[in-house]
Amino acid sequence: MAELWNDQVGEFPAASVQDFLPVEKLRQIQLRRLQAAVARAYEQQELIHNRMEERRLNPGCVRSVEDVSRLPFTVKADLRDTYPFGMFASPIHEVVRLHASSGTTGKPIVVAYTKEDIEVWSSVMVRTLVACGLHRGDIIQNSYGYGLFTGGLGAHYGAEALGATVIPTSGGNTDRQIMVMKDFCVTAICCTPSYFLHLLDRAAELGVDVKALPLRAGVFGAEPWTEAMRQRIEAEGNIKAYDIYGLSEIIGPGVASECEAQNGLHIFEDHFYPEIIDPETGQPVPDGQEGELVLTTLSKYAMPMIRYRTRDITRLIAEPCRCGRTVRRMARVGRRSDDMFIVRGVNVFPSQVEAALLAVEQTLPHYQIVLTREKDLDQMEVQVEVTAEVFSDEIRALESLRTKLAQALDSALGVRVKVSLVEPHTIARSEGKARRVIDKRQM
Ligand code: DLL
Repeated sequence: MAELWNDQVGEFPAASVQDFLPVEKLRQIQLRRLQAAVARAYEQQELIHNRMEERRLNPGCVRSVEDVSRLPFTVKADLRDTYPFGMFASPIHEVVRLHASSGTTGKPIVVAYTKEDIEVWSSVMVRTLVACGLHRGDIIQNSYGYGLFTGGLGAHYGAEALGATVIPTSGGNTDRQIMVMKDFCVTAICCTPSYFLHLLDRAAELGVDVKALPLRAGVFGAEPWTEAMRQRIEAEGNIKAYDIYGLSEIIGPGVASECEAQNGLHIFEDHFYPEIIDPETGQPVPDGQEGELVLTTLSKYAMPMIRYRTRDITRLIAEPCRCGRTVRRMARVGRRSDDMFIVRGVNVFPSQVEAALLAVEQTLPHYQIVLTREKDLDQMEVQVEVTAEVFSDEIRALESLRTKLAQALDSALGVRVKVSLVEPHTIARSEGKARRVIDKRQM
């Protein structure tokens, strides 16, 4: 452990010691916390209570960690159906923070934190940043979005708890990001991997040589990326690029992180218990086999999640890692089992696009979403068929409809969308499921 701590800047943070516990001790902690979490969910979350009762289960049924697989699943629709606060296990006066993430329809899903939850979140983010080789003395540019998205504040609190210097640049304003990176001697950056590629391109245009800057690490997540993309980022930025994973429903960023081995993401299993299931049958699959990741929060107080189906496809790696961490790893997430896609770090469901389009008159329910990458930034185009009458109208009317649709999509999704109006019957009809999303992004 000591060799990980490679600087003159102080002690190895206490939080990270949890990554190196003897497995037996880890399982004891997990069981104790799981029992408490299930009891709390059973007592405080009506939905969980009813589901457990239907199956004649009570908290006493959890006698070993493996018993988690007897419990019912929780899914995103449960959060939608109980919107906004129906899954909270704490009264609102104990909730100190709310965040939100896209749901499958117009409304987001809302997640809550008590003061203690924020402390746990900060500690798992400290473990994340330490696993990415950061420490006190680092100057961290945090370009994850601050706001309802969990990325900005999650990384911010972790960086402060680590004792590093955090610069809350949030997302956007790329030229200023580059100025900050250069002038403030930034040593690490937190953002989506695609945004970092965009920063690299823009820096080159501005004549800034990122390779020559003190920047040495990137803490990248919130969207799928590939090994090839990592290699490009590392070569063009002269940095180490680490993959971090998380989701709002569970806590935000801080669920799992790569370490210096860059070979799988360590799950902070003492707080988030992982299982992999077959997405079709719901049955658990053994370590090493690919399937859907299911997570149970072991310490979350304001909003415990029992067997939450993430829809993210991965596998668990139980073999020991050369870094010495004993918490298991998961393989990088490359795809999902549902139709959600991610544009510039923002989660989008085709159903949200559809609802926004149909709320505006004169469009037909035929549309297609085309995703491309220009200058390393995701672009989203929505092609939508309009009625024949509209198409024969004058240009001005078409243009005003296009603007109206773009605004509707913009406010429904929180991401800028290019709208193209097309004539009736232009979009290919499919015999089975409509192919709504054409993803041309090459990663
Ligand atoms: O994206 C939390 C986060 C912020 C993670 C910053 C990492 C860094 P949500 O907006 O709720 O939360 O989106 C969660 O994003 O279920 C995955 O599908 C996807 N995702 C997150 N991290 C990764 C990753 C944040 N490293 C959803 N690789 C998840 C692939 C990822 N997909």
